Formats: sequence, C-alpha cells, structure tokens
Amino acid sequence: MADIYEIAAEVKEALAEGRAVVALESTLVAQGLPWPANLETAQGAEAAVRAAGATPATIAVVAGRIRVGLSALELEHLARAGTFLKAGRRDLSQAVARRLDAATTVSATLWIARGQGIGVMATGGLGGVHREAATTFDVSNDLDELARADGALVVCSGIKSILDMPATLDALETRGVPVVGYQTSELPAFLTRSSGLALEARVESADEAAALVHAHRALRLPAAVILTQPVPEADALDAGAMDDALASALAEARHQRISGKAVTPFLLDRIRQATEGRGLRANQALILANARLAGDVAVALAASEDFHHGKHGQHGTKSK
Ligand code: PSU
Ligand code: MN
Repeated sequence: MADIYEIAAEVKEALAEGRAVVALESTLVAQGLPWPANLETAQGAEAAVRAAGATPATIAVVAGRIRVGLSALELEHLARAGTFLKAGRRDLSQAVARRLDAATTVSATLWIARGQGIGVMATGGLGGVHREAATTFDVSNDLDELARADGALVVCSGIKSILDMPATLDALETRGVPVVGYQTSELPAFLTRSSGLALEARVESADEAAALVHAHRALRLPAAVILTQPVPEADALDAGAMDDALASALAEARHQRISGKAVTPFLLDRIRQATEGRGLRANQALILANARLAGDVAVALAASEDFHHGKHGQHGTKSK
C-alpha cells in the first residue's frame, strides 16, 4: 500500500538533501478558521516558512491519500470545500479506507510528519484537557501523540485557552513533554499573551531552541518538545474580552450539548463572533508567527545536525 502516501516533489527533495522542512497542520484551515481568512492564513503560513529558508509541507488526506505538501489549488480546495473531516490520529484509517477528504489535527499531522522524517511542525494552539474533563473525559489525542513523538518540535502559542490550561500543563508534565517559552517565562494563552502559568524552560533565540531540541534528540527522549510563543502584541486579544466571550461560548456549548471533536471548532467560532473579528485576527497572527519561528528553528536544526553528523541526508526525528 505504498501509494497511500503522496509526498510533494519539493518536500521529497528537501528531505533527501537534509534541508529544513516544516509540517503544517490542516484542521486549523478546514475547521478552525472561516473562509476566506483560512486560505489566506494557510498561504501566509507556507510563505512564512519559506521566508525563513525552509520548505513547507501542509499535511491533509485528499481522496484517501495522505498528502505531505499540497499544491496551491489543493490548498484552496481544503479551505473552501467545507467537506473535509476533522481527523485525529485514530481517524486516519477510516479516511484512507473510504477514500475521504480529511484535515489533520496536531496528533495526526505529527504522526504523519514523523513517518516521513519531518521533525518540526507549527500550529496555532494545542488541544488538551477540556474544562469539564473530570466528568466528560474529553482530553485531546494531541497529548498522547506529543508524549510519543520522538523529539519532534511543535511550535505553537500554548494550549487553546478554551481548555483547562493548568490541567493540560500538568498532563504534559506527566507525559514527560518539555514546554519551552520563546522569549517568555509564562505559558502563552493562545489568543491572549499571558496565562499566569509559569514555565520551567525558556529560550531567547531560534539557535537556542535548536540546541535544546538537539540535546533532547541526543538523549533519545520519547516525547515531543513544545516551543510556545505568545501571539504578537499588536494583534493580541485582551484578557477581559476573551474571558467574556469564552464564558458565553462555554454556556452555549453546554446548552446545545456539543460534544466530542465538535467542541473545539464550536467554541472558536463563538469566540470569533463575540469579539467581532479581533479573535480571528489574533488567531491568524499567531499562526503566521509560529510558522515563521518553526522555519527559523528548522533551519538552525538542519545546520546543527549537519555539523554533528558531518554529512547530509540524516534528518529530523530519525537522527541519533
Ligand atoms: N490551532 C488553531 N486552531 C485549531 C487547531 C489548532 O489555531 O483549530 C486544531 C489543531 O488541529 C488541534 C485541534 O489538534 O485543534 C484540537 O482539537 P481537539 O480539541 O478536538 O482535540
Ligand atoms: Mn476534544
């Protein structure tokens, strides 16, 4: 079943030459953001990775084939169609067997990327422990995949603040996943800059981030490394607006009995409406910034891995 996968030519080439590649997830395009802002953001994220000197690989399932790198037309189809399933890791088998279109979450994207030797990915905010998880058991599959991602680097703006952030941070500690602040000592709160939750690791530059990831890989630690960067100041949502919007979004979700993987897209949509577009602007801005940072770290990492191995062709999560 080798043809389950289709790797874009430029991605294949970059990997073969040991150059930096950044995987981009597609759920934030198909489910996380509205048309046409979603296409703009997806294109912007790819451009930001390129501006850093790395090759972008947006990952999705198209007609049952796992695609690593999409054409411009396919990216538009993903953003516009409205028919893509939201696929976590467990949904991939069904999407392939039934030849479906599916957007991939962090968990599915990470798993696919690693299989191809891509060791860096970017997203907006991670999934995690939902606020009512004590009774609903709603914990994102992202957490378990992060626990076993063999030194992959995930660049994000923390955990989506619709979730229980302290509980998610603890769940990441349990799983041995380092959470590193990029020029911050505090966990960023997705659309807003500050969560009040302290981080125990911090880096000031892409080179320092690459050195940390390199050490993590050299130790062969089984988890991913999470690099968190706050939403750019000019585009951040203020905490008051976020709290108000979230409170009513959560109440409405409860009232409408929204459950399972519909919860996250529902809450994000309501927050966007309640903040009259400021939530959307913040979400777009942080995705672009994370793609750029992921590109910068991927480039630094490719250089340091070349240096340590004295050769090309060994790359990403497969390096020892
Ligand atoms: N970042 C965003 N918007 C999103 C997501 C991330 O800015 O919609 C997606 C990611 O794909 C993440 C998913 O894996 O939300 C988490 O969904 P859930 O809570 O159902 O596991
Ligand atoms: Mn969930």
